[in-house]
Amino acid sequence: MRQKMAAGNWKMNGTSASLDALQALAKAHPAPGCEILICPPAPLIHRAAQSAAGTAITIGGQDCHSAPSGAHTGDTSAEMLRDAGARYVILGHSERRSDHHETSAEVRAKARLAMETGLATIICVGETLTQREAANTLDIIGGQLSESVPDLATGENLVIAYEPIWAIGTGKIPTMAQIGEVHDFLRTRLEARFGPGVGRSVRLLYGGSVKGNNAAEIFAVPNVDGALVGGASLTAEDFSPIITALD
Ligand code: G2H
Repeated sequence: MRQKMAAGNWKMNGTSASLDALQALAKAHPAPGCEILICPPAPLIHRAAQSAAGTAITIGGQDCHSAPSGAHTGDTSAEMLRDAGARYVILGHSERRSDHHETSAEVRAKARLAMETGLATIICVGETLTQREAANTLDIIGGQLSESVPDLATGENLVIAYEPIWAIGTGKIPTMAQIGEVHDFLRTRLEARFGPGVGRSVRLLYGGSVKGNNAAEIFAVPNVDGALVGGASLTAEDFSPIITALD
């Protein structure tokens, strides 16, 4: 039985005052029926982890480098994330793939080191609108999945987030049939590569304009084990109904 997950990706939003939202969330969900993960910007991770200690909330990072340390100005290592109190790291988000030209090979290298460092990874895949309209969605997703996920993946250290790029921050979401098709495809591919044990234990999140008013419908789709939420994870008021929809 896979544990459901509500993951909040704060992206480049928030200051120390935003930790109030984390406290409010912890208070509203002392014993949630799902795992709650918050991924704040790197400078907030340590304080967020301190603030979340003793609550049901886990803290994660939004990216890490593929090298363990060295001359990489502005970057954050997997070990630094762990040391700061993170237990997860999001990798290969489409905003990293586009803004920083990250390839799937780089995502795989980052994921391998993150896993070896003891972080669980949320690896993101997703198609553009042009790719969907050209009926290339499954080819794109299949390629990203096989190239981005390292061989040492397990049900404990790997979560996949399907985030159609055209649905991110736009308020548009795919049909439930489209979400179901991609999630079934991801499950089949994971089972084929890692065997049924690992393949069935990896959690599959949907991401892209998830809100309190569409979460329950999305979570009812088979093989959807939760959500990776951006805008609606920034306040307890917006994120709380999404967590409740997973209870
Ligand atoms: C997709 C998602 C979070 P939003 O990027 O990863 O963002 O919910 O704002 O569409």
